Amino acid sequence: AKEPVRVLVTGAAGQIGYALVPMIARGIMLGADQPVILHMLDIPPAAEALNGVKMELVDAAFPLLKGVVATTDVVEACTGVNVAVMVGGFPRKEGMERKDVMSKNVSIYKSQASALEKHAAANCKVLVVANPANTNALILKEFAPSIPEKNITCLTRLDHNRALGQISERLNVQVSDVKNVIIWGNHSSTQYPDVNHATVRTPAGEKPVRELVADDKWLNSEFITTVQQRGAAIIKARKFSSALSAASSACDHIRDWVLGTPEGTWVSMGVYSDGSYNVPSGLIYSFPVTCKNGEWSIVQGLSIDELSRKKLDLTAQELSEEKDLAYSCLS
Ligand code: NAX
Repeated sequence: AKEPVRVLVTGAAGQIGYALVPMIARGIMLGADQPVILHMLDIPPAAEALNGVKMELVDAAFPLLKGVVATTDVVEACTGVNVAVMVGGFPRKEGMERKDVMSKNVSIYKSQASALEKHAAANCKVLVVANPANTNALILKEFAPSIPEKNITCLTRLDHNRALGQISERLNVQVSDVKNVIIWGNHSSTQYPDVNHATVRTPAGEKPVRELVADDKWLNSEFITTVQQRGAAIIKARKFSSALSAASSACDHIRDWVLGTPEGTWVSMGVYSDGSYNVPSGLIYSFPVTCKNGEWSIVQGLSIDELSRKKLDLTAQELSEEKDLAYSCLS
């Protein structure tokens, strides 16, 4: 039998946490044959709720779940973890300045970076979900210099999956037949959902999405804004922000990273830019990636047309500004 893998979920008493921990305990993240030990962290005001989640995990009698650590102590939470899913953060509240929210998250991610660096297992893989996700991941990277930068990522897979979903609805095809959309840039409304290389599996072979949709106007405007604004549309409908789709996408992100992407398929991940596609290095930016043997690599050589170039640069610009704002909170 396999050794259990320790998976940390921060903010585990929150909405996404509540959807995510049972998925992990059922093997959706790491595989149906992979035992897990869950480490759940939240802050003292949420300690009782966190304990309630632990009680439910016990009650669900998950065969793969070999242990649960529920704590408000960041060192205890981080000790020995192989995978860290960072969902906890400070939300933007009505009337708050961007800088104040950034400042709270910078201080959270700075201290959690140090705890992970000192106490996590070697080669721990980190996924930041909490917003501003790209910049929180960047701060985590800066303050955990001994964790390899390739191990620190942020979630844009939800945006990627939303794009697949929109194409599948529009063409009335199975979502599993659509692939190779790309989310470029920030997990924010400046992200660029790109279908220029996306395809659909049809009885007559793989066809480009552009050819099948045959409506560039829709693809270049409404499709893009629908994906960019989907989070707000969910809040409007549900009165709460996306939770089950965020949790499911976080599982997809880690599963593909650890177990590999299927041949011929790429996914979107926020990763540390190496300058590919002329995106400034030193940002956590969402790129198309393939994964093999537990490592991601950026898909190279895709053509970028003029409209795309502008959109790649615009979202990079926003990330540079967020980075500057984050750094100004440090001093
Ligand atoms: P909730 O407010 O329901 O849960 C957040 C939890 O984090 C709370 O239980 C809170 O007590 C805890 N927390 C706060 N500070 C903490 C700290 N220092 N250490 C540990 N835990 C802490 O929010 P939820 O809806 O679960 O969303 C969580 C985060 O995901 C938010 O930042 C949200 O903006 C972000 N999202 C990111 C998405 C993405 O695709 N990257 C999509 C979904 C989501 O909006």
